Amino acid sequence: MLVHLSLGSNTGDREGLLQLALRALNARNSVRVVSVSSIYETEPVGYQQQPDFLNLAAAVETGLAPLELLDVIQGIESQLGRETTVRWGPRVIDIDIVLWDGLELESARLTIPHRSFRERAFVLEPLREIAGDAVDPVTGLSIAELAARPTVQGWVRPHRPAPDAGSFV
Ligand code: A4P
Ligand code: MG
Repeated sequence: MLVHLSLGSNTGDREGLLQLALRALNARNSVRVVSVSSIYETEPVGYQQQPDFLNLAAAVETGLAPLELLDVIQGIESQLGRETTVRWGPRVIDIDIVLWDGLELESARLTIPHRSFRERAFVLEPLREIAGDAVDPVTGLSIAELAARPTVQGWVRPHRPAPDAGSFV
């Protein structure tokens, strides 16, 4: 199944942490990173008294079930030393599942598509780069269409081009 993820970091070696997270994902037998967007510097959305983020989007191919991939993601987050202090606050690494093919899922631990991605430029802009035609099953709109809506929040600016294929392997 093709799954789209959003990764963000706003403390420490932000770029190194994004790279480590991609590598840790790809190191799983059941997960293969198939494409990665550029890295963007982005304005904090939600709690604003915190450093700017670096965000990117990744597409992964996986045979895992959604909750199994969430377990993998949360394992990587704690492995990389995430400390949750304030909700929406500074984080070492945050990995969200944005789209899971055309799936809609609502459970205590997991909502797919991600609850708030439609309003967030830091998710939509990187994702548009690698999956502009992917469709949100809830609204029927493509990522490119969602990204063009005036209700999208927060500035984003390019920080670094997409990594070479293989650099996260
Ligand atoms: N969860 C439910 N659905 C999902 C999903 N689709 N993907 C649950 C991942 N997790 C999902 O998330 C809390 C719980 O959400 C998880 O335990 C999981 O079971 P979390 O990542 O542990 O906590 P959080 O991130 O502090 O809270 P929340 O509400 O998920 O925040 P967001 O939406 O992740 O936002 N601004 C910029 N510029 N860039 C950012 O990356 N990130 C956030 C975090 C806020 N502002 C930001 C950024
Ligand atoms: Mg999160």
